[in-house]
Amino acid sequence: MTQTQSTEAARAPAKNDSIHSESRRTFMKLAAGAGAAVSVTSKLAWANGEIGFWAKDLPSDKLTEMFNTIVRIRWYERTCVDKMITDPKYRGYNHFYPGQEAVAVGVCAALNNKGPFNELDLVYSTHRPSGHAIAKGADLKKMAAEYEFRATGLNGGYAGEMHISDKSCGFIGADGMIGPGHVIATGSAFAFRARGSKQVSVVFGGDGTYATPHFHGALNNAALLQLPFIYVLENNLYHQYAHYSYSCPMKDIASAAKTYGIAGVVVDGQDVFQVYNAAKTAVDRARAGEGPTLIEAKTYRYYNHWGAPGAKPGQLGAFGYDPLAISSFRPEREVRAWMARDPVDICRDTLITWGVFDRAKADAIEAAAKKEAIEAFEWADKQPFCKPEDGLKNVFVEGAVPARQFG
Ligand SMILES: Cc1ncc(C[n+]2csc(CCOP(=O)(O)OP(=O)(O)O)c2C)c(N)n1
Repeated sequence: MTQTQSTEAARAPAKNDSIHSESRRTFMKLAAGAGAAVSVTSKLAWANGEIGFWAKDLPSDKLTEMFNTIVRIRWYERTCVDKMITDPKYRGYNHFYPGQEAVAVGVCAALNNKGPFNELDLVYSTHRPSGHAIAKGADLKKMAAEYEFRATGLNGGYAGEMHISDKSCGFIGADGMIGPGHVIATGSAFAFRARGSKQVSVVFGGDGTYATPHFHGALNNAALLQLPFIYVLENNLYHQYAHYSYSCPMKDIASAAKTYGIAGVVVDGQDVFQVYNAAKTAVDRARAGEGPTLIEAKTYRYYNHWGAPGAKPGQLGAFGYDPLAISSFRPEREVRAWMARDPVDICRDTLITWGVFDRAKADAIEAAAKKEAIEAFEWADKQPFCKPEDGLKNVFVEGAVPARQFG
C-alpha cells in the first residue's frame, strides 16, 4: 500500500517511469522545477508494507536534538567554507553538505549510535561525509582537527575529510572512491546476519553511484540474502557537474528496488521528519529480518562540488552563490528554488508548528551551534600537525607485516 506524506500537495507518480520517451530537455526542466514545488511522493513502492508516521510521536527532546544536529552540521560546514575562503593557513579539501542535512539527520536519528561497538548500527559514507559523521555522533573538535590534518584529529590527521571515520559511534567512514563502500557495507550486514545480531548496516551514496557496478552488486546480494541493509541514495541531481539523467534512465532511482525485489521509497530529502519516517520503517524491517530497503532522498547541495584552499567564490571547482558559477552547470533559478525549501527552515518551522519550541529557543540553539563550530576550528588550529614519517602507521594490520611498521 502506498502512503503520501509530503508536506505539500502530493503529486501522483508518473505513469511511465522511463525518460527515454521524453526529451532530456523536458526531463531536466521537470527535475529543475522539483525544488520549487517539491511534492515528492513518499512511497514504499513495491510491496512490503507502508511507511509509519513515527516522527510526530517522538519525545520533544529527541525532536529538538534533530534540529540541533541539523544546525550543527550547517554551521560546521559554513565555518569550514569561511575558513577556506579567508584563512590562508587552512589546508582542508572539502566536499560541502549544506542543503542535504535533513537526509543525514533523518536517517541517523533512526539508528543506534551509542554503546558497545557490537551493538552499534554502522554507517558507510561518501566523499561528502561531514553530515553523516556529525549525525552519527562524531566529535566536532576532533573532526575539525582531522579536516586540518592535525595529530589530535579523529584519525591522527591522516584521513582528512575523505577518509574520516569514528568507530566509537559506528561511523565506519568516508570513502573517496565512488562505489566500493556499498559492497563492504553489505559485508557488514552479512556479518550481522551470521552473528544473529540486530544491527543494521547503512550506506549513503549519491545519484552518481547508480551507474557503478557496486550499487547493483550491493542491492543484488542484499536482496538474495535478505540482509539488514539500507541504501540511502542522496539524489542531489548532479554528480560533479553532470545531471543524473546522463547516467540513469529513470526519474526515480529508487525504481531500481523493483528490479531486485526489495522495498524502495522516494522521500522528500529536505524534510527531516519524512526522511526519519522512511528510515525508521526500513530499520524496523531490517531488524525484524525482513530484508533491505533502498531509500532515495530527493535533495540538493547548495555549494559547488568541492572546494580547496585558495578557492574563490564563484569559480568552477570552488563554491558559492555567485550566479555565474552556478549557471556554469546548473540554472540559478534551480538553486534558488531549492534554497527556498531549506532543510533548516523546514525543520525549525515544523517544530514551532508542533509546539516543540518557539522561535527564540530555535535561535538560541542555532547560535550555540555556530559558536561550537567556530570554537572547534579555533581549537583545531592550535593542534600539532601529523608527522609525515608516521604516515605508514595504522595502514597495515599488526601481525600481517613486519613489526617495524608499528615502531
Ligand atoms: C570510482 C571513482 N570514480 C570517479 C571518482 C571522481 N568523483 C568524485 S565525486 C564524483 C561524483 C559523485 O557524484 P554523486 O555520487 O552523485 O555524489 P555528489 O558529489 O553529488 O554528492 C566523481 C565522479 C571517484 N571519486 N571514484
